[in-house]
Amino acid sequence: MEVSLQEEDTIVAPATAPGIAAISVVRLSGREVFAIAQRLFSVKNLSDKPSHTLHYGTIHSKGKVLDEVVLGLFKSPHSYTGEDIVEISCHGSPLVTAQIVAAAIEEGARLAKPGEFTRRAFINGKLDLTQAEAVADLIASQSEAARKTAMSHLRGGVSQKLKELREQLIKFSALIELELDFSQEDVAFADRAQLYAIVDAATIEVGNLADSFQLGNAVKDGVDVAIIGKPNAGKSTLLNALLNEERAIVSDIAGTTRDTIEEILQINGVLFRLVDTAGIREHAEGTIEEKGIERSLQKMKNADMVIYLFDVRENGEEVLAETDRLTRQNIQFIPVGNKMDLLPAGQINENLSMIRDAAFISAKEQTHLQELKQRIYDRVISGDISTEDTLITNTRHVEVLRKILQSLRDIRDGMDRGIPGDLLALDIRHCLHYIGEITGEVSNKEVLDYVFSKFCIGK
Ligand SMILES: Nc1nc2c(ncn2[C@@H]2O[C@H](COP(=O)(O)OP(=O)(O)OP(=O)(O)O)[C@@H](O)[C@H]2O)c(=O)[nH]1
Ligand SMILES: [Mg+2]
Repeated sequence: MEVSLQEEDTIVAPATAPGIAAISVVRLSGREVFAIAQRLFSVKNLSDKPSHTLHYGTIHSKGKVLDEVVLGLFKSPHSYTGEDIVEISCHGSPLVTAQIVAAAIEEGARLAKPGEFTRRAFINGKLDLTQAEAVADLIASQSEAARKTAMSHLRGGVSQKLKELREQLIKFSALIELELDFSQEDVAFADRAQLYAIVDAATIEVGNLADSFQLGNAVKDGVDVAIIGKPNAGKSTLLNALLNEERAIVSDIAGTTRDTIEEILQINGVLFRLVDTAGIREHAEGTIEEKGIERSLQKMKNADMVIYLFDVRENGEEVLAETDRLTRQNIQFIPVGNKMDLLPAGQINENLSMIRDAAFISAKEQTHLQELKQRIYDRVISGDISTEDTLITNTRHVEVLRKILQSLRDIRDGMDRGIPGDLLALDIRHCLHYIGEITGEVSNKEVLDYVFSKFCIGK
C-alpha cells in the first residue's frame, strides 16, 4: 500500500468540462502547490494566508498577464486530497484554461492522470475505496435513483455495513489467538456458539448485499425495455403515450415503424430506455421492413425486459402461443393487451383472460398507463430489496462479496468439523482480507489503477 501524506509530484488539471463556460476551474494539489502558485499569481505571501480563503488577482506567465482570477486556498490536511490545494477560477475559455495549466506545468507541476486527485484523497485516508468509486458514479449519474445510490455510497453506506462484521471478526480472532498462547492448558476463550451467530448473521447480510446487485445495476445503468408485437398493435402509440410526446410516427398502415426508436423514461426515479421496434410479421413487405424486423428481434434479445403488445380483439390462441414462446426463451416480458377502448364493455375473450399477469390498456385513450408503469418498475425492483436499501452497483464489489460469502462458509464448515484454533484463525483472516479488499484497506496497484482509470482527468 502507498503511504506518505504528500506525494512528491504536484499535479494540475482543469476540474471543469472542456468548452466555453462562465468560469473554468484549474486545480493543483501537492507539496509544491503554494510555491508554484506564487510564481504565477499577483497576490504576495500566499502560503501565509489562512486556509479556505479566496484571493482576487492576476495570473501571469513569461511577463504576460493571462487572466484575472479568483484563487482558493486549502491547506493540508483540510482539503479534498488531504494535500495543499489551490483552485484557480478563471474565465471559462478553453484557451485561457489551457494556458494556465501550461503555465503551472512550466513552473514545475505535472498534468494529473485520470482520477489522480481522488486517488490521493484515498491514499491520504480522506475516503475509502467504495467512497472513491462513488465519486465517479455520482458524476456519471443520470437519474434520481442513481444519484441517491451513489450519494449513499459516498457517505460510506457500503463500508458501514461491513465495518461491524470486520470488528466482530477481529475481536474473535484475537480471542482465538489467545487460546493458541495457552494451547497447553486446553482453554477456550472464544465462544464457538457466538462465532456461529456472527457468521450466520453476516452470511445473511452479505448475501443480501450481493443480491442487491441486480437492482443496483439497473438503478445505475438504466433498464432496456423493448416494445414488441405485430404490426399495428399500437407499439408506437404506446411509446408516445408513455413519454407523453409525439415521438414515433403512428398510422393505421401495418409496418409503419421501420427502424428502432429509443427514448428515456424515468419511473420513480429509475431510468428506463424504451425501444419501439418494427412490428414482427411473417411476410414483410420489402427489404427495409425485413431489416427492421431483424433489428426488432435483436433488440428483443438484448433487452432487459420486453413489453409484448397485442390487440385485444385478436384471437387469443396466437397470443398464447407467443407468450409460451417468450417464456420458453427465458425472456423477461410483460404481456399487454391494447385497444381496450374498442372492446364493447371491456369483454376480453376467454383465451386472452388465460394469459398470466397480463395488463390491459388503451394506448390511444391513455387508460391504465400508470398501472403499466408500476408493473414495469416492479419487475426490476422486485422482492424485498428496495431503492432505499444499500445497493451494490459495482461489479468489483459483487465479486469480492461473493468471496466473503465463500470464506464465511469456510469458517462455518471448519467449526462444524471442529478444526483446531489456528486453522480457524486462518479462515477468519481470509474473510477479513476480502472485507478489506472492498473498502481498500487491502489493495494493490492493479486494483487502484483499475478503479481510478474510470475517472476523468481533474477529478
Ligand atoms: N382505438 C385504438 N386505436 C389504437 C390504440 N393504439 C393504437 N391505435 C391505432 O392503431 C394504429 C396502429 O398504431 P401504431 O402505434 O402505429 O402501431 P405499431 O404497433 O407501432 O405498428 P407498426 O409500426 O406498423 O408495427 C393507429 O391507427 C393507432 O391510432 C388504442 O389503444 N385504441
Ligand atoms: Mg410503430
